[in-house]
Amino acid sequence: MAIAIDKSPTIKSPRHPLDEVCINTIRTLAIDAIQAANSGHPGTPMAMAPVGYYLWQYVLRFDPQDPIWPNRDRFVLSAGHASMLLYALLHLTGVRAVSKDYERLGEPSVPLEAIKAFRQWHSRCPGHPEYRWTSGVETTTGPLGQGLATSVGMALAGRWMAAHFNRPGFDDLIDYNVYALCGDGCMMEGISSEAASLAAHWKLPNLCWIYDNNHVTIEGNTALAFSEDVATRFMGYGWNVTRVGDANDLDMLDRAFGTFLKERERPTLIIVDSHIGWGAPHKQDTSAAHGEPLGEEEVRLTKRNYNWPEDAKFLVPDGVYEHFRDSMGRRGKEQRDAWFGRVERYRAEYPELADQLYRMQHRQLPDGWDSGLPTFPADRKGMATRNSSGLVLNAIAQKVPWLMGGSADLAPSTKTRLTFDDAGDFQAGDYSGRNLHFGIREHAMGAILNGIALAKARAYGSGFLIFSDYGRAPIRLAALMELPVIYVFTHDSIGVGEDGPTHQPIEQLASLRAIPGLIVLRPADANEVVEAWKVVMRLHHEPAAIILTRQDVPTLDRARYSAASGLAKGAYILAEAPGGQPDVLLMASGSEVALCALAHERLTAEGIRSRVISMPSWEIFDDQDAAYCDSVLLPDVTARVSVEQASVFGWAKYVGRHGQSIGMRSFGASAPLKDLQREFGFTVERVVDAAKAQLERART
Ligand SMILES: Cc1ncc(C[n+]2csc(CCOP(=O)(O)OP(=O)(O)O)c2C)c(N)n1
Ligand SMILES: [Mg+2]
Repeated sequence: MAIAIDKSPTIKSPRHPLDEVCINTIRTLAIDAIQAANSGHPGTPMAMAPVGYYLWQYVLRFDPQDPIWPNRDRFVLSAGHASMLLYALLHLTGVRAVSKDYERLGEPSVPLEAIKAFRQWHSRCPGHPEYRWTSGVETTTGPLGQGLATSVGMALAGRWMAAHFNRPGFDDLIDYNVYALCGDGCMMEGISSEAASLAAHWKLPNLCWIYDNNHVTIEGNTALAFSEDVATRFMGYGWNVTRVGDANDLDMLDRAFGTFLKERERPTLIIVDSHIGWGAPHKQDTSAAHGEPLGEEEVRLTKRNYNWPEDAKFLVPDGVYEHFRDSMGRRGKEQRDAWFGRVERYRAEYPELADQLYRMQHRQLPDGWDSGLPTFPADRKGMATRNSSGLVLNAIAQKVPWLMGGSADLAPSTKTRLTFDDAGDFQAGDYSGRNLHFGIREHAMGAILNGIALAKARAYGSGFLIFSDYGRAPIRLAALMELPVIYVFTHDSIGVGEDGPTHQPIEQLASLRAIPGLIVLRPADANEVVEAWKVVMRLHHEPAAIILTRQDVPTLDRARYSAASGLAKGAYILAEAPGGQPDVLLMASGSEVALCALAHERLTAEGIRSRVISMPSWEIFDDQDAAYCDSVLLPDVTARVSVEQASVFGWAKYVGRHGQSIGMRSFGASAPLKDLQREFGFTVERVVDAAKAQLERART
């Protein structure tokens, strides 16, 4: 169906006669999909359709045929509830699907049927945009503020890649821009402040946030809870701030994006004044337009205001697909093809760098990446696992140039600093550094790591385990997105000692283990740390948390106990009763494994047959076949003791209904470690007594 351009246009200063029809197509697709689903958020897609349209159609460097082209511009919908805006754009621009293994598939990412099935089982248009599920979605959004902070990571990775890969004659090999669209909610969330502060500190000029300043959130007008001057706030951070007084004015949008593209030193914030539910006669400018369908009658009246056929549903008028194809599609393809041509010439001149770029983009590792790993001799005093981890990380990072990361101001404690020559610090003015300084901003750090990982660099972040809570939301999203982000969490128990209960993690281990898809590894000694890093580096689709001690732990004598390579199976028999056939199982992770080994020696001396199981990763162990699991956790042996200086939550799964878990049932306390271990019962005597009690119980 063709749509006549009415005398009362809804869009100001169009560049092309079809601009208005295209914008109203986006609006009405959103309205119709949400009405059909009887669920969703129509107001913001209706209001921001001109902004999304203008950006995609005239600014964004994005080839719908190849939505994973490495130098594409990124668009992040931080206001994830406005997902229909993105789905409409993905549909109308004809973005193609890509497989999990980065193969381009011919079919559309978002066919019209998917929009018709918005929010329904298995539709490519879920309630909020999901990375990996819908091609062209650059990151999963919905938890407000996450998209903004993630976009900082994408921009950071772009600057790092430019510094690393660009060469004379190829100074624009990597020069992508990152756009993120947010609303009042994102602006209110603390994470946006953390991320904005960092983006300005790093002077990321390739970052553009678009703020939908509609003064409405769920409870009503933002005057209820938000009165700061956002422009002044961002100027204070050091951003380039510009305004668009009318979301429907394409000239104003053009000028604002032009301001961004000219900026060389600062991130840009475009504040767009818009009217939520624009064009809906009874719902515009009200919170009623935010999160519920307009209702059949209001839909009709709104369409009338748009000069749209009132009864048409999911209408894409004649010429709309073609207009997107001829503008954004053609431009994107030319840019993408030219880029791959440049990469071919680059490969001829810089074969090693080109190989790195390829491997990085395919999440492969360089040949020989694990050739320089240390092995640690047995040592009764041993070393803190955070220290051995620092050595291992540095050995790996020297071989994997795109492994980068840092800490929320705790690198001297978490031992995550890369100390070798040329590792450098990522800072404004020198983007080649691989040590990232997040300042004391755990929440933004997590989301920035996600952004870096989405650009396919390997990212790690570190901090005290206790503060993982501050960064938990992005960890969860990394797992949901299947991103191989690495977290190094140290000071992992009451072993922290004198800092006391505020700094002693209790429930954090259990709560990380509860996140689906996250691999949690708590290695027992230096050699298990080596094996843990080997496992982690090989992950493609899972984030991993390596949980490490502040205090020294013995380096176990592997001539006497089994090899640390058993860690790869998640849990393994470390020490066995003489001749096999144990009567009692002792299981532990991390610093408590050595304690169990001592208890085992004592029990053996008393003629009691015990087995020690080192259990660094529940997730990996649970993934082994039943035969292996049963060979480690002998089903017939019900006398079982677990030991972990953390909440006992979850251990029942392994010790069984009648087993005993030695762990924490309260918060810790401020005292020297030895006193804490005595008071809370992490002693050889206690483990031995528990083992004996278990044997007694099992016999009767
Ligand atoms: C972290 C987080 N808290 C709460 C919500 C629930 N929520 C979804 S949208 C919204 C209001 C957002 O207002 P705004 O960003 O102004 O969006 P608009 O209504 O203008 O589209 C809230 C509270 C959420 N998605 N994420
Ligand atoms: Mg709002």
